[in-house]
Amino acid sequence: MQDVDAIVKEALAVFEGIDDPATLEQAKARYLGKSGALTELLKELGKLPAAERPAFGSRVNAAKERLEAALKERRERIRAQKLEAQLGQEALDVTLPGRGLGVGGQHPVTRTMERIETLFRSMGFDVADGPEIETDYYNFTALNQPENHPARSMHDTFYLADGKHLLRTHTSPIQIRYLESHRPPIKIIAPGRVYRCDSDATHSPMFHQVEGLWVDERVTFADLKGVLVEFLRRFFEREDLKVRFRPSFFPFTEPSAEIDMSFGEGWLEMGGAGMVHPNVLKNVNIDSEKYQGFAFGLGPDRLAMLRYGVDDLRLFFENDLRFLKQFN
Ligand code: 2U9
Repeated sequence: MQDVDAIVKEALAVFEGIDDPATLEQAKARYLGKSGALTELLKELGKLPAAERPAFGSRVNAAKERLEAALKERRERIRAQKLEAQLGQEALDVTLPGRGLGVGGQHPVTRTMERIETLFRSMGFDVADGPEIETDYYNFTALNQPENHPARSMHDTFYLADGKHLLRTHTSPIQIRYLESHRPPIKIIAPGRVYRCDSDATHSPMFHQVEGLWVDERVTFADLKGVLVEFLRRFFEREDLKVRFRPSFFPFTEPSAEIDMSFGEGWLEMGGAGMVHPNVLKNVNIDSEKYQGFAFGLGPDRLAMLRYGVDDLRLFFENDLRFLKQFN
């Protein structure tokens, strides 16, 4: 029969060598379990002379307690070691340099739109906004473009599947809505995205417009020329910039003109303009005998191309960061 002390000595050495919880519990069973070494010893108790039994019994019980205490300590130690190892692996090196924030930047067309807004605000214009999905009333009818007008064709306009709505083809509906809810004097610009079925180096199915509108009792074509010449000179920071007004036609203005500006030896077309057609004023219940005004339309994408020297409009809308990063 193994001696109590020998069993305790062996068990303590075994426990000490174990460093995972499951193996430790298996070892516990070998000494303290139902048929563990100490338990087997107790079963021998009956074979001892009666006088020796109490002393032997208490020795075995003391050994049990000693092993329980050793197990508890070992369990704690394994847990602490595991935690330490984990913390070691997850440690942050606070001396590493930071990764820094990815700093975004404004799109060149957005910068251009904001520059345009700032310049017109400084000349007393408010900035108006409106929906990109429109009805044909606001996009066409109210603007003196009747049902069979060629600009309405499927070829030019994106119609929604409901047959009732379309993607606005110009920002003019913003101004119709504004005219419905305000009375003169009205002095606004209407910047925004517009949509047409058209795609090549100088046309994108989505592009931008800034239209302007000034309606009051005595607004004249001379005011139109003054505002646009001032705007273009300030936009391009060229006091000597020349602006030319060529006769043209739009359904919503009469008379109408194309606006060209000097560029090197020649001229570049920058937009269109004219005096608001009396029918348009009638459609929004403004007395066209008492009030008149001018309207104009400019292409901010075109303005951005010229300002930044970009020769293909599509580059603005492909969202290639190598291209876009150059502007910030
Ligand atoms: C209302 C009345 C009249 C807006 C106008 C133009 C002339 C024009 C485009 C040319 C190509 C802009 O650069 S472009 O995309 N626009 O030529 N737009 S007059 O006339 C209006 C607008 C609203 C109520």
